[in-house]
Amino acid sequence: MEMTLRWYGFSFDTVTLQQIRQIPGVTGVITTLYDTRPGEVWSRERIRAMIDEVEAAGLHVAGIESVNVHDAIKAGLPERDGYIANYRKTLENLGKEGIRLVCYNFMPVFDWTRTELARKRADGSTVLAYTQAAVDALEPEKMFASIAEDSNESIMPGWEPERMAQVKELFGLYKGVNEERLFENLKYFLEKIMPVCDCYDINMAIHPDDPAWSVFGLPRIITNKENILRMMEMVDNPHNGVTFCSGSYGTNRENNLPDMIRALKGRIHFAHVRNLKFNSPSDFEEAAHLSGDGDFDMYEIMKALYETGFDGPIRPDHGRMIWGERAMPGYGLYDRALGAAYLNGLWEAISKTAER
Ligand code: DNO
Repeated sequence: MEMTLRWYGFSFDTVTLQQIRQIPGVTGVITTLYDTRPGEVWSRERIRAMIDEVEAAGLHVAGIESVNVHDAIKAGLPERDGYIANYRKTLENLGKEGIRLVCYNFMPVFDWTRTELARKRADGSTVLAYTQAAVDALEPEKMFASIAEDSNESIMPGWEPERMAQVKELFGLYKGVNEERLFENLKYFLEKIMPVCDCYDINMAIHPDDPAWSVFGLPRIITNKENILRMMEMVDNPHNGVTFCSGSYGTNRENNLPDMIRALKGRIHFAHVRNLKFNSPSDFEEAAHLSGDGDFDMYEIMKALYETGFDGPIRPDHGRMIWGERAMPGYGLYDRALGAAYLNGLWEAISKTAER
């Protein structure tokens, strides 16, 4: 595996490449062209400039998170073919510049959903949290305002103001789209992009739905072992793979994370590893990466990745906000650096034990 950190680019991130370079064991970043919109073609020039900037800092681009999928594709609208053609062109440009990993999601309207971005924990740190009752009590249109308020002036990934201004219309697009239709639309999309992925050896790594259940009545399908295996089988190509995100699949207490990792052997192209602390099955907050701080056994998660031969990029995921840092919620430097060091430590112990 390769330890990486997510980086949003010079204009959007409070964390610098120079800081990332000083985290022991972190050799790459996962980045994006954060100011592009779903459906837009990424030019080779902009991709090259992004790679050059990262390489000048002594790091490399280990993958893209995300190339977002236009809602017309997810909803299966007649205009989807044009957007798929653009997506294929973006993949081709990325492939020509040597990028081999693309993370994306297939969640209708909203990307990840949290009800609080700065819940205070006993130690004074703040974390992202989710309470089902709060979602049930909220109009979807109000969701954006509540996210924007707590975002420390950052644009939160998946919550871009332009899209959120049209939440009502976006909901309208998904009328009549149930889980089956969403599966069909995903299949249609994957079948059209796989030839480009085969040509440039690009691994597509779908991100799970977070939380791993339907919110605001919208269908969600990348939620559990059964559905993700169905997705692997319906387009049975090694380039059709997964981002294994422990914090997203782990929202559903029925998901056995090490078991899912074993079932997905060979198809996990990217891993997000973080911990959650549950207050009830539908009320959780994000914890430090350390097993003892939350409800997941991080050793077992890392061991399952090791034992299945995982060799892709991994990144610590959302961190707590600690030590007075002011950054995009979940994406400060300090707690993610602690997370990277801890995950590297687990990996070293697991691999040395296995080798002896
Ligand atoms: C949240 C992230 C997600 C993820 C996308 C992938 O912090 O894990 O926004 O990047 O779902 O497309």
